Amino acid sequence: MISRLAQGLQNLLGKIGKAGVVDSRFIKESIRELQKALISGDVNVRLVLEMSKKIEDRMKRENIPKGLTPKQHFINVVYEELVNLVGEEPEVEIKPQRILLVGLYGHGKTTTTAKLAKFFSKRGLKTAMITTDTWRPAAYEQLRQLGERIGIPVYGNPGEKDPVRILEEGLEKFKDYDVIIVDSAGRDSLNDELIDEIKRIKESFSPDNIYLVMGGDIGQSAEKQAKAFHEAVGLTGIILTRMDSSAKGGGALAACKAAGVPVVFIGTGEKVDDLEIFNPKRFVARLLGFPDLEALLEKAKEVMEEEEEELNPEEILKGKFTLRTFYKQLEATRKMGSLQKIAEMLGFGAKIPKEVLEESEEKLKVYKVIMDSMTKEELENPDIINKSRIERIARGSGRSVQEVRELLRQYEAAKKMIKKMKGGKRRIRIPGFPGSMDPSKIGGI
Ligand SMILES: Nc1nc2c(ncn2[C@@H]2O[C@H](COP(=O)(O)OP(=O)(O)OP(=O)(O)O)[C@@H](O)[C@H]2O)c(=O)[nH]1
Ligand SMILES: [Mg+2]
Repeated sequence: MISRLAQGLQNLLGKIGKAGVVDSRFIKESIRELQKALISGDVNVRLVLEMSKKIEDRMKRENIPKGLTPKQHFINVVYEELVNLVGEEPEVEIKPQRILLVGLYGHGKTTTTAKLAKFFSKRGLKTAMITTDTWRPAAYEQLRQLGERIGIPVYGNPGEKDPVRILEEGLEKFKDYDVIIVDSAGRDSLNDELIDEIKRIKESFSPDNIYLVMGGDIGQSAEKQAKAFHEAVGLTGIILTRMDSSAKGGGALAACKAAGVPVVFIGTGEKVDDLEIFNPKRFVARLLGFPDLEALLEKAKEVMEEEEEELNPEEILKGKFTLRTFYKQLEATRKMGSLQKIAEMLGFGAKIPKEVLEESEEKLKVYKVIMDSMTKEELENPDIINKSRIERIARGSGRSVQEVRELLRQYEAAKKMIKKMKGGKRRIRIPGFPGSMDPSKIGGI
């Protein structure tokens, strides 16, 4: 299932990818589209407007970082502001601790108690669960069954009406445990009775963490609920459940961020393993449809930075264009080829047929072998390579005379082009090596 928010964001990415130029009009249009997508994901309008303004300001104010094209820069800014909108990376300590889960009816407290217990137990901590829910008749039975399934002990006392009594009995039983998680009772709304009950449990339990469990499907109302709970009982974090089945998860995350309480975990399904530490970057990358967008953007930047160092046309123009320089250029070209692949993975960018790219790589390998059989003098001054030298190089490298000639022809062609160049151009086109095209001119990212 793909949410409207995800769909909207992915359409937008596609459009940026295909855009001719990234000018202020295009940025404005894109931001409007971004706003529509976010509002469809139930992100609060105020937050949407704030974020839009930030993007617009940054696009005006910031220079394009070295190594990024204007499009990549724009995508990067949108990506970073989306990450900012949904929250910050939480701190989850894997150490002995007491955790109290609170929340309204049916938001996933009991399920999450078992998920969390499994989470800590898997990480080597001796974990136990206590249910203080005296409201729902089947509450104990539900947690007991979950505990049995994952092999983690549960304490409850269906005959006892006082949650604090149950808690104390449980704490006595689990004295030598590292992590104790308490599943508390819910209510329809945060009324005085619930606040009072949580406060009493809190006093007796002294939890290190109090997490509010909320369904992501409540979208932007999460802000109000989080604030109310936080004011009443002091939260250390939020666990958003049903992030798998809700189209409003993005809105709920933004709402929690606005409420100033960090989202620590997200529930992504009904099974006990469906829990993960909330990672805003990963969340946004998934929304955008590229689970490792961050890595891709980094790679694009790296490749272009390296290439810029090696392929600085001014340097090439100033210095002598030798076979060595030529080879470096080819190598950079090959890296551009991998950049093309990245562009394709992102769903846009000119499509260079795979065969052509592979052929370029193949040729590069052959050229390398041939060059390894040349003398230092020949590499620095290819003009001295005559017929008998060609034959010697071919023999030494185990390649054919034709291949050696082809390398020299390619080199000559490139050299001529270099001579013609007036400088100022960023990239050099090498005949037969399509990857050497300037990506900003062929609709790359
Ligand atoms: N899809 C999905 N369903 C979930 C998730 N977490 C919980 N649920 C489901 O939500 C329903 C309610 O979960 P419970 O854990 O019983 O909720 P609760 O807060 O303990 O409810 P009360 O004890 O009545 O207050 C169950 O059907 C769960 O399977 C989740 O992350 N994803
Ligand atoms: Mg429950």
